[in-house]
This record gives sequence, structure tokens and C-alpha cells, in this order.
Amino acid sequence: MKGPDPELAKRLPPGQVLTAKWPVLTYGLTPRFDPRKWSFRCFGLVEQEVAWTWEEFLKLPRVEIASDVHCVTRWSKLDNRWEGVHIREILKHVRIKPEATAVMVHADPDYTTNIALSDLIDDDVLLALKHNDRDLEPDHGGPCRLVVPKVYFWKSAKWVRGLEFLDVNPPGFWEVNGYHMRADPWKEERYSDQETRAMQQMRAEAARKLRGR
Ligand SMILES: Nc1nc2c(c(=O)[nH]1)N[C@H]1C(S)=C(S)[C@@H](COP(=O)(O)O)O[C@H]1N2
Ligand SMILES: [Mo]
Repeated sequence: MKGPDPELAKRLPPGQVLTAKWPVLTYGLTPRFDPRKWSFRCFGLVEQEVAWTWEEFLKLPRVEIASDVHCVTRWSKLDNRWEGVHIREILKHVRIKPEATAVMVHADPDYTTNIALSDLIDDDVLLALKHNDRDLEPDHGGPCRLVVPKVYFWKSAKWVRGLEFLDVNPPGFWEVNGYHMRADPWKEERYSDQETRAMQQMRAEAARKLRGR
């Protein structure tokens, strides 16, 4: 019998299991796509709001990026080939104000997720229209989803419709419901009570230092 492939094992964050399938995880129903009503908007702390219609969005230059997906429900799916518009391509058209440090990602139907600006603007982040050469299926976020491989997959908003630039980092939908603000799978940043524990430790540490003086 063959043991686990060590090269694959290196790509699997702690507590994750490999799957070849692609589970659908949606809170609520898959929204219906209407190309006449669809738009993608950048707003908030920007010099000027920018919006693309579906027709305009399709004319943006595309890239192809391969990445691994890690879901907080413990499945990981390796070697996904995404085609879409790179985040830096989008941001070429947006003058972000210097005080912006975080982004609220807005998606249909009423889904949000928060991310640090520095986590969003990265080489492997795109607005994906295709997966493994096929148009993104509606259940997986078609026609367009965000893909941010370095954090758990709930931050890769399906049916993404906008980016709101902010100088604070308020929690999005799952983050309000106890999930982690950063969500690094390599650190197993799954739930926000981990952050609370870290903060308590920091406070206790500070108190000890003060007493020791
Ligand atoms: N708009 C929207 N995006 C979403 C979700 C959702 O419910 N609505 N679920 C998130 C969660 S929890 C996960 S794990 C992934 C699942 O993506 P998939 O269904 O393509 O596997 O999408 C994320 N993006
Ligand atoms: Mo998820």
C-alpha cells in the first residue's frame, strides 16, 4: 500500500482532509443571475466610485491562476484552475484613499465578508469567472466569485458584487457569527473565540508586567 504523498501532505493545512469532489456550501439559496441588472462596484474610501456593467466587466483582461481551496468545515481541494479578472486589474481603475486598511466584500444574496486590504491585494487573488476551463456553475458562485486562497474559503464570496473600502475592519456575515476575522488555515484560525483567548492572554501578560514593576 502507498502511504500519503508527502508533497500533497505539505499542501494540506492542519486539521484538513483532501477531497476531489467540490461540495456546495451556501447560506440560503443560489441567486438568479440577471446580466441586465448585474454590476460590480468599488465604493467607500475611494476618490471616486467605480462600477462595471456585466458587458463592461467581460471586456476586462483575464488571468489564469491555480490555487488550493481550504474550507473551515475541514475539506481541502487542491489544484483549482481559475480564470478571471485579477484584483490588481480591478484596482487599476480605483483610487483608494490612503486611510483605507480593510475591505467589506459584498455579495448576493446579502452576504458579506471582511478582509484586510493587504490580504486582498495579492498575486493569487482574482474575481473568477471560470473553474477548470468551464464557466463557474451558479451553485459555486457563477457568474463571478472572489477567490482568496490564503484564507478559509468562506472569505471567497460567491456572487460577488462589490468591494467597500474602510478604515476599520468590521466583521462580515460569518465573522459576526463567531468565525475568525483573519482565517489563516495554516494557523487554524477558525473561530473568533481563539482571538478572544489570544487577547485575554495578552491582557494577562500586560497585567503581570505591570505588577512586576
Ligand atoms: N455569497 C455567498 N458566498 C459564499 C457563501 C455564501 O453562503 N454566500 N458561503 C461561503 C462558504 S462558508 C464557503 S465554504 C464557500 C463555499 O464555496 P462552494 O460552495 O463553491 O464550495 O463559499 C463562501 N462564499
Ligand atoms: Mo464554509
